[in-house]
Amino acid sequence: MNKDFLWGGAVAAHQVEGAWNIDGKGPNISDMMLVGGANKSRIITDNIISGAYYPNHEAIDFYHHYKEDIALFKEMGFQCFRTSISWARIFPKGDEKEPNEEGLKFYDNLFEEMLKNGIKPIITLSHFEMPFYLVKKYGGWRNRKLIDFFINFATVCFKRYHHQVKYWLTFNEINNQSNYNSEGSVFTNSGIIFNNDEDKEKVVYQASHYELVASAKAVKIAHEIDSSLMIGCMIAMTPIYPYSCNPDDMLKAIGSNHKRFWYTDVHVRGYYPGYMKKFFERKDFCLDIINEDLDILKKGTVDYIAFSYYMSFSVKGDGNIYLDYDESKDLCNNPYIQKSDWGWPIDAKGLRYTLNYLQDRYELPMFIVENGFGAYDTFENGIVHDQYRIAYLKAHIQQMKDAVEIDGVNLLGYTVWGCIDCVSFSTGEMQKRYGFIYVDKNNDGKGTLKRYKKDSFSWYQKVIETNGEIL
Ligand code: BGP
Repeated sequence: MNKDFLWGGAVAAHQVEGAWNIDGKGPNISDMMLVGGANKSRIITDNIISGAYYPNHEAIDFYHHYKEDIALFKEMGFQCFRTSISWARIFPKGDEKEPNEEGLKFYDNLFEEMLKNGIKPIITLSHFEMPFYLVKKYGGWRNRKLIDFFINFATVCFKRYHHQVKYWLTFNEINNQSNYNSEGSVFTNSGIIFNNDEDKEKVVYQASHYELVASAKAVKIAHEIDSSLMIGCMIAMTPIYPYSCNPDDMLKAIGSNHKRFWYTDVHVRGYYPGYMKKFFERKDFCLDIINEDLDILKKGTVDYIAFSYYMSFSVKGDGNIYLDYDESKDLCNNPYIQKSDWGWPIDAKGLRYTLNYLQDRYELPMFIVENGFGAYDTFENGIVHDQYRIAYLKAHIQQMKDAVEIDGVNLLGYTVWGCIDCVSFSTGEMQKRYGFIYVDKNNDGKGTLKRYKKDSFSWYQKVIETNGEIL
C-alpha cells in the first residue's frame, strides 16, 4: 500500500457516546430506540418510557472515556478514526438558529485529542440520526425544510472544525433507505415514520431527493469555506450478483444494483440517471424536484466515494430490469459463500469486485469507511480469542490489497467498523461485537464499561505497522 494510505477504525456518535441528555444535547431519533424485538429490528418509541432500556443512552460512554479510547487507538497505530457529530448535540431541536456551545466544545476537544495522537478525524455529519424534534414536528426528511436545517448544522460544523477535519461525509449509507420495509417502519437516517395510507415508496424517494440536494449544498458550502476540504458521499455497497449466467439473472442484477446505487450516480455525476427518470415516470410519482435543485446537484458533486462493505447478495431473474421489487423475496442464497451468526453473507472477494466496479464507473478516489465482523465473543478473565474476526479481516484486507496493487484502484484508506465494541445499529444489542477492544457492557445495560484488548488488537497493530505487508 502506498505510504499515505490511512489505516484506522470507525464508529458513529450515537452508537458510542452515550451522555444522551448531557451538556444541552437534545434527544435524537436513536435515543428513542429500544433493543430489537423478536425479528431483531429496533422499535422506535414516541416518548421516553420510564424504566425502559434504551441502549444508546449510555452506549459505551465514549463521551467520558474518549481519551482512554484514543490512547488505545494510538497504541494500535491508527492513522485515522471515523466518527460522526451528533446533530442534536449541536442543535438540540434542530430548527434553532444558534448552536449549543457546549456540544461544539465536546468535538473541539475530541478532534484535538485525536490530532495530538497523530490520528486524522474522518467525520460523518449525519450517521443514522437527527434531532427527534425534527421527526415529530416536521416529519423528518419528507419535509423540504430539513434541507435548510441540515445546511445550518453543516455550515456551523465546517466553519468550526475545518482546521481540524479535512475528510467529511454527508449522510451515512444514504442508499439503505431504498430497501425500506414495506410493513412500515422508520428509517433513522431519514427520520420517517410512515402513515398507513400513504405510498411509502414515493415518500422514500422524495426524502432521498431532499437529502441528495442537502448533501450537494453542503459540498458546495464546504468548498467555499475551505477549498482543501474533501467531502464524500457514503454508500452501503452490497453488490448483487446474478445467480447464474442466465441472461434473465443478468438483467435482474442490473436492476437490483441500480435500485441500491443510483444515489452514487447523483452524488458523483450531479444528475439523475436515465433509468431513474424513467422509473419515476412509470410510477407517476411527480416528485417535488425543482430546477434550482437540479442546479445544486450539478454544483455539489463529491470529492470521493466512501462506502461500507460487509456482504454481497445474488438474485434470480425473469428477463426484466426492475427497480421496484421486494428484495426480501427476491434475493437468494449464494451457494459459494457462508454466513455470519447474524445471517450476513461473508464474501471477501466481493470487496475486490466492489472496488473495481466503483473505480470503473466513477474514477474517483475511494475510502472503505466500514468493514468488519459482528460476532458473539467469549470473554473470560479479561481475554477474548477472536480468531474468527482476524480471519474475516485478513481475507478482506488481502482482497483490498489486490484491488490496489494489481487492479490499480485509487483507495485513500480503510477503517474497521466498530473498532471498539459499540451498540449494534440494527439490533441495539451489545453482544453483536465488532471491536479490537472489548467493552464490559451487556445487552441489559449492565457492566463496568472497562476496556480490554482482544487478540485481534495486536494483530491489527502489526498490520498497520507493516502497512499491510504482514496479515
Ligand atoms: C452499517 C452502519 C453502522 C453499523 C454497521 C453494522 O450499516 O453504518 O452504523 O452499525 O452497519 O451493523 P450492525 O450494528 O447492525 O451490526
